[in-house]
Amino acid sequence: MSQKLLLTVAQGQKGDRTPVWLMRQAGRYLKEYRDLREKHTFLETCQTPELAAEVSLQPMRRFDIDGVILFSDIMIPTLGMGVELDFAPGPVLKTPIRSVSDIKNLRVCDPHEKTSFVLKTLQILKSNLPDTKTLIGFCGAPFTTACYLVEGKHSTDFSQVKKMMKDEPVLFHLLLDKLSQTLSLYLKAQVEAGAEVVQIFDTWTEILTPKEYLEFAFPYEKKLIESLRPLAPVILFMKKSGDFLTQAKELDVNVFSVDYSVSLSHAREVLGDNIVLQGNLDPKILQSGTKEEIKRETLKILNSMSGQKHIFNLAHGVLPETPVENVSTLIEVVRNYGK
Ligand code: 1CP
Repeated sequence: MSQKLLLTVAQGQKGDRTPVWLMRQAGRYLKEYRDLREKHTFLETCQTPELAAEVSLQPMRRFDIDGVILFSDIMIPTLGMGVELDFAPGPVLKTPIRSVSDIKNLRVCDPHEKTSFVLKTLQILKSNLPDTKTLIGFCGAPFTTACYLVEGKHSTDFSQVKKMMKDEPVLFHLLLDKLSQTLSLYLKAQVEAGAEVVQIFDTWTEILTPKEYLEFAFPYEKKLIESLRPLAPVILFMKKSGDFLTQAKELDVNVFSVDYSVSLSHAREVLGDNIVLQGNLDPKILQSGTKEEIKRETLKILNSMSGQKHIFNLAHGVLPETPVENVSTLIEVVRNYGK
């Protein structure tokens, strides 16, 4: 049996226990992250390979997790497209992308040119990881990345994106297509640099109706997944995925990351036995639950997926207020399950 449990299970093979890693496992809930961020901005941390690698490794030093995810952000590849960007704490663009000329000015770029620091970070990580740990690369899906480009920052109502989908769908497709090309090159370069599994985040499918999902998110997820599948196992995460499961079945993704809109057993029923499911403990339980509650809810998930292809994760990222001891409890329960 391969020593890289997460990679083995992501490839659809059997492992001798359930692998575990957590979305946003690096970040503000860790004191060592907050300490580092007092000296360096978020962007500086992402753009300095030694710092980004250090932050990626911080959770592994505390917890016996099976995967280490590149520390970066979904908006980083847009820097190479010519976007001017800062973080406060979420992404903020100098100028939102809304017109034909804004979109025409975006370059489909070679990831080795403007985002070589990401590839260097992965190389450092690859050479420092124990051979039992799997290195995870990632990007945002075209739709979710486009949401930030069009809104220019975090939005509560996504009014600009909704307006563009309704009034200027051709323009929005032009943007999505350019992002697809860039993100495909970007993820392929991550695999070349050492990423063994890649995750695509399509967080803002949350705002879409099933019809809009079919038109603006699904085709671009599909393109990206197809371009990566020959190279590495692909994990897809979306929010409100329960509404899109029947359609998502046609994506042919290796691993489907289930959010809180749907139970793992329902996802299994719709998606079939071959796909690997990832998830889906509610991050709020991890943040605010007692030790007993965390154990109980974790065991519930493990029992419901027992004997099936499953990677343990949260339903979304670790929340910044999460006590570190709660994460330790979760990881211990998963690692000791069935022993
Ligand atoms: O120190 C800080 O305050 C910066 C906060 C922060 C962090 C820790 C941002 C800004 N990004 C990140 C890291 C990050 N972002 C990772 C690191 C790897 C990990 O440990 O998991 C990943 C995978 C992301 C991906 C990301 N960024 C997503 C998709 C996943 C998700 O959470 O849904 C999204 C939507 C973003 C946008 C973003 N970047 C940062 C923030 C605070 C946000 C969210 C803003 C919003 O709510 O709109």
